[in-house]
Amino acid sequence: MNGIFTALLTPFNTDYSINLDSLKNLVEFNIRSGINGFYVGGSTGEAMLMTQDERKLVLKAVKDFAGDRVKLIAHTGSTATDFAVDLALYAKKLGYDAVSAVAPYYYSHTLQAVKQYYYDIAAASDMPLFIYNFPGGSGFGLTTETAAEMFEADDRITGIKHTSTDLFMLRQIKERIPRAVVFNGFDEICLAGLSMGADGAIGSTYNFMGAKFVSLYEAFRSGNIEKAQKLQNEACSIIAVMCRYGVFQCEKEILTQMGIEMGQCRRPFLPLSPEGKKAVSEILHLI
Ligand code: MN9
Repeated sequence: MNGIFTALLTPFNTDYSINLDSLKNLVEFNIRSGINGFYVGGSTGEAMLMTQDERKLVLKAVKDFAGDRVKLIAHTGSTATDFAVDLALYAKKLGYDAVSAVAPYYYSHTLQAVKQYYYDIAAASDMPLFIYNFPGGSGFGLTTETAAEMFEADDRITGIKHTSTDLFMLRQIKERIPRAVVFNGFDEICLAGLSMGADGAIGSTYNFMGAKFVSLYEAFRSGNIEKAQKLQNEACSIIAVMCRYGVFQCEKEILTQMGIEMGQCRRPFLPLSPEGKKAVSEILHLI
């Protein structure tokens, strides 16, 4: 697995229920943009604000819409191992290519407990498993040492979604664990991550900038660094505005303005401010 994977947003209706029509449109739009896969039900998908049944509904809908046209990774991470295992088994039944999980993000568990959570998901599902390393969101920071130990302990642990600005660590992981498939997690440093050895990138802004990042990825792979830098810089100007007003809220607004009705993010996310809406309309032409 490699290339550009969209961390899929979840569109909501005005009553905050899941908008399946828009989800279908979003999946189609992204596949047309050339992306290589979807990361379904992660932070970007607001999975942490959904019930278990809703998470399953999204996993199923995306598989139904996308079929076998692109690779599919199901994010199954949860506060409870049993919930994560339940989602992983469901994703397996649906025919997902791999599962992934953020560390259990409440109770500040011991390292031993966090490792066991991953081993339990891998063993129960018998699926390729991507560790979702997002210290900023989960409070748990993977180290190269721990990663090496986990890859050694279980063959099913296949890769890491590295949502961290520590690209030295990304490099060390690639050197220490040659079989690890590493995805860069912050879109604003996608090219930097690729240049340090990432096999691909999973990100939220690919929902609407998939084509740009696919070009960036291809330019990088073919050695056209100047072109790749130009595309990364263009994306960074857009992401900088989004960071000021709320990344997911801006993404939903951008796609809505592009014609895919995305609705609002669920509470406690606040709605996009009027200034944010205005800023988004002003950057639309840059996409
Ligand atoms: O999936 C996303 N990570 C988070 C990856 O949102 C935590 C990124 O795509 C960021 O949204 C993006 C903006 O910071 O890089």
